[in-house]
Order: sequence, then C-alpha cells, then structure tokens
Amino acid sequence: MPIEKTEKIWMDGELVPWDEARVHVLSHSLHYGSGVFEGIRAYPTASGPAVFRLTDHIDRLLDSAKLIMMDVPYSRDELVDACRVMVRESGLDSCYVRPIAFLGYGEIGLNPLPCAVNVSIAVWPWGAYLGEESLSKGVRMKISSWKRMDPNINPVAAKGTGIYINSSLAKVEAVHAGYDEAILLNTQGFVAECTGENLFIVRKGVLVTPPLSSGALEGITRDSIMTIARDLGYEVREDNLLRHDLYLADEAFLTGTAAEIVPIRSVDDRVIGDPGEMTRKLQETYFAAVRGQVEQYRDWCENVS
Ligand code: PY5
Repeated sequence: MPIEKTEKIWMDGELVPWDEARVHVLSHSLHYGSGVFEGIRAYPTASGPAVFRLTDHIDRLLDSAKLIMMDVPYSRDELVDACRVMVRESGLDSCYVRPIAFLGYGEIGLNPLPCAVNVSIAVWPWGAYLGEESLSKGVRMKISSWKRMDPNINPVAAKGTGIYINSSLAKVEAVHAGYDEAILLNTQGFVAECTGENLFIVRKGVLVTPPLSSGALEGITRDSIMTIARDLGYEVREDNLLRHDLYLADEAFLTGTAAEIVPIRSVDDRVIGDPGEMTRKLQETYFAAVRGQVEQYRDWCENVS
C-alpha cells in the first residue's frame, strides 16, 4: 500500500513540504538502525478528530529513546503538541501519525553519543494495515522460523528501527509462504507476538495474552483491549503460551495501532474459523472507544483543537 502524501511534515520544529522532508545518506540511523519511532492513529469523534492515547504513545517514544541512550531534544509536551498540530493541519479526520527520532548527519562511528538527534512527524491517511477484509474475515498466520529478538540482544521494549529487521524477516517468510502475517516465538520457545502486533487467544472463555517477559512489545492497543475485556466482565490472563495453545484456541486475534483488532482464522493451517463472540464484542467496543463513543474511555481520545 503506497503512502498517501499529505502537505507537510514536521522536521525539528519546522513544517516542511512533504517532498522536501529529506535526510542525508550518511545519517547514522540509516546505517545502523539507531532510531526510535511510534505508530499512532487519529479517529473522527463527535468533537472532531482525536488522537488515540497520544500521550501514552509519546511516553513510549521517550522510553524507547532512554533505552538506547538517545537524548530527544523535545519535551513530552512539545512532542504531544507537535502531533496535534500535524493532525489539525492535515485537515484529515482519521489518519496515521508517525513520529521518529533518529541520529542524523555528522558522525559515522558506532558510538552514537556525539550524534545530532533529529525528530520528524508525518501524518497520512492509512486504511486497514492487513487489508480491508482482515477486520471482518480474519487473517491466516504462520509461526515464523525467526525467533523474536532476545531482550539481552536488543532492548525489545524499545520501538527501535533496527529491531524491525527481525519483524521484516518474519513477515517476508510468511508472505512468501502464502500467509498474511507471522507469529514469533521467543528463544525459550514461548509465543511472543506478531511482526507489528500483539496476540491474544481465547480458551475456555478466558482471554490470554503472552506476558511482557515473553519479549512482546507493551502494546497500547493490547492494554486497551485488556482494560475493555476486564470492564466487560471477561477473565483476562497474561500467561506464557506454547505453539499448541494457538492451534487449540477457541478464538484468537491480534492487536496493534496500524492493524487495529484483527481476528485470526488459522495458525499453521490449524483452523480457528470465523471471528468468535468475544473477539467481535472486543472489536466492536474498541472501535466505539477510539471514536469517543464510550463514556468511560473518553479520556483516551485526545482532541487536536
Ligand atoms: N508489537 C510490535 C512489534 C509492534 O511494532 C506494534 C506496533 C505492536 C506490537 C502493537 O503496539 P500498539 O498497540 O501500541 O500499536 N506496530 C506499529 C503500529 O503502528 C507498526 C506497524 C507497521 O501498529
């Protein structure tokens, strides 16, 4: 899906025309993957476009930077405000927001500490990441032969650009084999997550997701779904899962900002089937919540005006 251009991109405090938002080929992050980023969505609400859990995303961006010892030269409030400006300026009522902090031009040695830190924020309209039909029909998953990066190899709690080579390898393997998306196990053999999404299963009426110690990213959609599920009265557990738990699941789905809430139809050709009742209920409540239609989650929708 090609990126749909919008007018401007925020670059280090300036609004630059889309086509002029360039970086030097000797930027440190291009060579060594030393950047951190976020994926955020804005949705239409009764009081105009609102960015879903914007402050939580910016907090995670700053945490990612801390993990790789990058000093971001903007405060939390400045970054939150810059994202709000970008959504407002775009005139879009729903869009994807992609802030990235990266090491720019000036040093090319491996020590990142002397490098200049640049920040940009782009917004554009982005439909369903795994395809329009994914939300209603579900996706076919393959367990990858690539393991989720170990936390002592890379800080997996960071949304670090370089870490995503792991996700891309798994994604390409799955797509080449004719599947929609991959599931990564960790080096101990437990289920961690998908390439850009967390994973949930339902077994005997209980909602289960791998703990963060599995190496899964602390997804903001994951947290929203766990909160919604508990509020709806479902039992929610964080437990290690083995691959056979996926094969025997009554229901399964994945969660992420880009993908949203996507039912899983099968794992390694073991059929789970049409989206189940709990999946549909959680999906429906989530989509109402992001649009500001559920009173108790109204705070999650951060207005841009
Ligand atoms: N796990 C990984 C590895 C992710 O990259 C993401 C988000 C998630 C889980 C879900 O986190 P959250 O619910 O906070 O979004 N992935 C990005 C996204 O914007 C990039 C996807 C292309 O969804």
